[in-house]
Amino acid sequence: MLNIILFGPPGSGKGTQSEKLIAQYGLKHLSTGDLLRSEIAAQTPLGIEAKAIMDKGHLVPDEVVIGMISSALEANPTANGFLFDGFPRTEAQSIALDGLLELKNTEIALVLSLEVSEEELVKRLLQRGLTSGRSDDTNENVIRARIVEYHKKTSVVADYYKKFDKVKNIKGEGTVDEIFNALSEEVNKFSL
Ligand code: B4P
Repeated sequence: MLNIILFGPPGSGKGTQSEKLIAQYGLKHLSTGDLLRSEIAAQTPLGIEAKAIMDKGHLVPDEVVIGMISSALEANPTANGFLFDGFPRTEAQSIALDGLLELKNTEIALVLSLEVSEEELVKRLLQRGLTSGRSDDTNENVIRARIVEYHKKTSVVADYYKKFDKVKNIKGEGTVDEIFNALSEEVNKFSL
């Protein structure tokens, strides 16, 4: 089983590269952003609460996203491995994920960390906001709040996995294919 975290600030290309990585390596894609947006679309109580938080550029409470990931792991007992996209985003989420994987006698093999400058992030997200219908992509103040939240709460996740020597930094600027090749080079060091 191969479990990978795709890590990076909002707009760094996690969603974009996840699509290519799951197609290439047959991993199950678990994106907390996508799971939250499905709840919003279905107008569940969780979705309504999450939308108000996401529209401010803040993180949804740990217990909510940990619960969603726990259910998704349970629902996929035969997966070859998981690609975690946008999760974990806090140290508490990292510790919880390690515990959940331990129950399945497995662990995170690799954390791929995409590095992109702040101005490029803002440019990409505003551009996506023109067509995505995502309310958190249309306002520059909200986008910058998400980046602040990333520096305050999420960048420590890389430090957590660095202690276990699992982090590879990847330049996240260039063409989608160039970045995918750099990511694949790291994944290919692990056999499925
Ligand atoms: P996410 O859905 O995870 O969204 P994201 O970080 O904004 O996007 P992503 O990084 O996947 O986008 P991509 O670069 O692919 O989170 C949304 C919100 O949900 C969070 O703010 C938070 O409120 C909440 N949330 C989610 N997970 C949570 C958790 N674990 N805990 C608490 N809260 C949580 O794409 C960006 C754009 O760049 C696209 O338009 C793409 O086409 C473009 N792009 C990609 N690669 C490019 C390249 N190489 N060159 C040029 N453009 C490129």
